[in-house]
Amino acid sequence: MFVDKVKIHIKGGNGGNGAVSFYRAKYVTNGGPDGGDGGKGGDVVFVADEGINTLMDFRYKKLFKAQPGDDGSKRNRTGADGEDVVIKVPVGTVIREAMSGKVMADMTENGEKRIIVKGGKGGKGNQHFATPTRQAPRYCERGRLSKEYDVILELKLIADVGIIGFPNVGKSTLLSMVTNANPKIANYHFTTLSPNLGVFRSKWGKDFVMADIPGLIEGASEGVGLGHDFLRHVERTKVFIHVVDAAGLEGENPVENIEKINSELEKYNPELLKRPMVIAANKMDIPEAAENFEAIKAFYETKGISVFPISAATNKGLEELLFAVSDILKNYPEDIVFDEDYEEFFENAEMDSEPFTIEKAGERYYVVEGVGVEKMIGYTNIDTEKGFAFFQKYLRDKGIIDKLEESGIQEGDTVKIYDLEFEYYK
Ligand SMILES: Nc1nc2c(ncn2[C@@H]2O[C@H](COP(=O)(O)OP(=O)(O)OP(=O)(O)O)[C@@H](O)[C@H]2O)c(=O)[nH]1
Ligand SMILES: [Mg+2]
Repeated sequence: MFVDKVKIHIKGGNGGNGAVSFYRAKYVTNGGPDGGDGGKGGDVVFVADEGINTLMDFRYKKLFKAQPGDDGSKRNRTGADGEDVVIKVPVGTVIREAMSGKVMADMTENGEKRIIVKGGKGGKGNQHFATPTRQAPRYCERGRLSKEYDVILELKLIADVGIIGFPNVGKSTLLSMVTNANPKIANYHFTTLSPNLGVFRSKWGKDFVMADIPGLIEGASEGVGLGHDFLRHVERTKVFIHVVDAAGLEGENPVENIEKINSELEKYNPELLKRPMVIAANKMDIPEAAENFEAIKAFYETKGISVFPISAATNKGLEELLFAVSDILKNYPEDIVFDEDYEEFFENAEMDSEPFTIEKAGERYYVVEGVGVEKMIGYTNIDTEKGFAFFQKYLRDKGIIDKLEESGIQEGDTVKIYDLEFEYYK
């Protein structure tokens, strides 16, 4: 498989914290709680966009963070939701979680939109916690923390076979004769401006997809004639049919033409010349082509590259050409279908296996750190007795208390877990 591959880091927005506040106005002594809720953090959203052909841009920008939600405030004001971060990727991009290699999404359709990381929920303000017995709650919920991941983006191939060559040599004609595609064909250069895809129904093996790539010219590797855009498409095919105008209608030497394009391929990406290639000497219906064909054949067959005489317009020699291509493709690995293990990333706030560290940072002072505990602090309202008890149970269940004791903690020593500090008692 030839793939474009990059690693990026994505993070959803944390939820905003709820607020603790009490209604105040002249002549009102004990106003009720009016702390508003935190806003929801922004999501990380991927969109498949057919206007993008490579993962190039991600070589420079690798960090994508959605905005956090704002905190709630007094007078029941809800914090604003954080903005989503929208990441545009080419159609055919597979998104994998880097650690496990699991597929989070396979972006197969143009316009497809997927939320890959949900923003954290906003915390509730103290207005929600008033009860008949507790009319002035001094606590609120914190916003939930959002998740973050290293992800690998991989771009799959657009086609099995790339039809390449100078402009006007008959690439689109060839595609139209052997597949269901109906590309525009005309007697001028750059008729084709974006790849046409067609499916070849093979008698000799699996069907395959062919891409008719816009004509390449000298200097393409430096961007001449939209060269970079076109070469990107070339990069995403496995096998090349290099079409040349054997009749030399453009008044040029066919071997030189082929060599010019090969050198552009090599300059753009040296790996391209290692891919299998067959040469289709086209327009053999024109008498002048016969002599050129012999020259092309003599030059390339010694290099182990097969040359096929064809006339795309009159459907001659196409069967032999495609038989050879089918044969090459047989030796390629099967195309991979990516099953998504998506749910897992969404709902299982998997904390059981989260590691933690304990450091004796001073006389009678212990610091605990870890993704799990940090998240747990985010989820729990530790300012309440119940919340704190719940958190302690969590510390015990996770074996953190045991580890603290192993480290020699004594009653009355201080434990610091992120923003939280408390004295340790059994
Ligand atoms: N005589 C003859 N003419 C052909 C043959 N194949 C294609 N042509 C003609 O060559 C011209 C160019 O054909 P296209 O298929 O549009 O060429 P292309 O390589 O796709 O050109 P661009 O898209 O501009 O790069 C058209 O006028 C075709 O009719 C052939 O086998 N014999
Ligand atoms: Mg064309």
